[in-house]
Amino acid sequence: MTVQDVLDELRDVPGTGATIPVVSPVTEELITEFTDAGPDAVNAAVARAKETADSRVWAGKADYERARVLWKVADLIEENAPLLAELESLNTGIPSFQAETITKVGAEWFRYYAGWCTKVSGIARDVNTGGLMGIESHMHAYTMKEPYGVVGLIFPWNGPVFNYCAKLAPALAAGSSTVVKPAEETPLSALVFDRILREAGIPDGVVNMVNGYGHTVGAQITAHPDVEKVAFTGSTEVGREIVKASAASNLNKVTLELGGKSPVLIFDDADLEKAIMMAGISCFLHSGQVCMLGSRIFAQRGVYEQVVEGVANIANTVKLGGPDEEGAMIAPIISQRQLDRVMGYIDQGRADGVEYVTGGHRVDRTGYFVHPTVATNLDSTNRLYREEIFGPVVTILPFDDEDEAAALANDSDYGLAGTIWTKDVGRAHRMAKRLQAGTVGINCQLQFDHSMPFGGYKQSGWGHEAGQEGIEIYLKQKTIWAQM
Ligand code: TXE
Repeated sequence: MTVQDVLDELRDVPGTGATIPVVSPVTEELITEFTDAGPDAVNAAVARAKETADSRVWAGKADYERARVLWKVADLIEENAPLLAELESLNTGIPSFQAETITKVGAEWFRYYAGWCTKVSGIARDVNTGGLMGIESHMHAYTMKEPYGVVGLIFPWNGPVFNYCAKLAPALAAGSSTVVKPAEETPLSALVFDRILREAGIPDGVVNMVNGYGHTVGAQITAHPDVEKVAFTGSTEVGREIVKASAASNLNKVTLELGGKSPVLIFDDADLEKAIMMAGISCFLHSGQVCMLGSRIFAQRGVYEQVVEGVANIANTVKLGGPDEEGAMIAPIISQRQLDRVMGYIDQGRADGVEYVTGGHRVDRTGYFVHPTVATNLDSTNRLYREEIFGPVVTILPFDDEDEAAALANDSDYGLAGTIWTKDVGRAHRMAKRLQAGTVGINCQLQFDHSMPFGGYKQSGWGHEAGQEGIEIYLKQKTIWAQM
């Protein structure tokens, strides 16, 4: 299979909705276009998934057999890594080496969750109880876990290969059947996965892909009465829509991985060189289109000037560019729509008196590139400070002590991640405890692994992905009582 095969195949997938363009964020040219699947295709996909869930063609397989299939998926992802990485780079503009890394990380998610297939279990207890009837009896009680039947998986565009693996691997390990909707901006790699899954031995109908817009295909999946569970990554705004759809339909269980506005605290006693390097690079990574990156830096008064200068220096030297451009580290913004959104924030900030130490403008070249931007001189009511921009824009504010650092860091509707840079061990752990965030890094940033739970406090999400929790979200729990 070549890139051209994928483009042709996508163009030929039938649908009844609008024609959706796929545009390169590097060249701004049309890569291909496809058709929104439309309501009948969504109903058919859910029906196919339900049939396989009811017949237990996947869930009923021996757990070690499911594990073997998932392991095979991982092997095939690695075998197809060059193609997947090429598609990822073509579709999102990320540098090839990053695309390859992400693809390998994706394969490891399948291996990790292959291991969980044989480890899902419940608890057992002997219980002497009167129960609600008040008749004292000796009972044996145990729990068992069963997969949700049809699960809807809805992905964002900021890492199509990774998002695909991170959701599909645990859902399949649990034994669920799925309806999968890639983001309309990034539908390419999903077609390769379709083939990989078939070749690895996932039975037909267990993974059903439907392409289209969020307000059409996505909304229909979340409101479908036969969808028992929805796992979503995307904006907080759409997260709310998904909860509303669940409430209005069948109360399907919802897991949400939403936005962030994560704080990075740099104390006077930090390893400054390292802190500035990590904080600076990570806030501009992928043009700021990573949910957990640190978009609000707070520097203790004594190092504030150095931090501003250091991060601005990184903003001015880090190389932006497409996958084919030598030394490029930072991909463009995904689309014209997102670019307009990011520039809207920047222009609004300028009108509000925000000072841009560097950046604050689009790069004068083809592609949706915004110059990495360092904003100072703003207060916590400013939209630039409060809202997730999902662009290469970082705010830097000073603080005096731990109390002020915690207050500033926690003054946010989001709570996805946070970072503390200090050499004082006691302070590091004190601050880690005080940060209202689902993930905290001590002298490290953007740490993430399939084996450790990842989830957001506050409006950054519901539930956890990765680790044991990552499979539990696809499992129902039943308690069984046996009269002895
Ligand atoms: O996301 P959407 P958008 C944030 C980030 C970004 C903003 C907008 O702040 O600037 O969201 O990006 C599908 N029912 N994040 O508009 O709309 C949609 O088709 C069901 C953070 O692209 O949330 C796509 O597949 N599904 C984030 C997916 O939801 C719907 C990653 C995400 O799209 C739907 C991406 C609906 N009503 C954006 N409407 C992160 N947490 O990493 C849309 N979709």
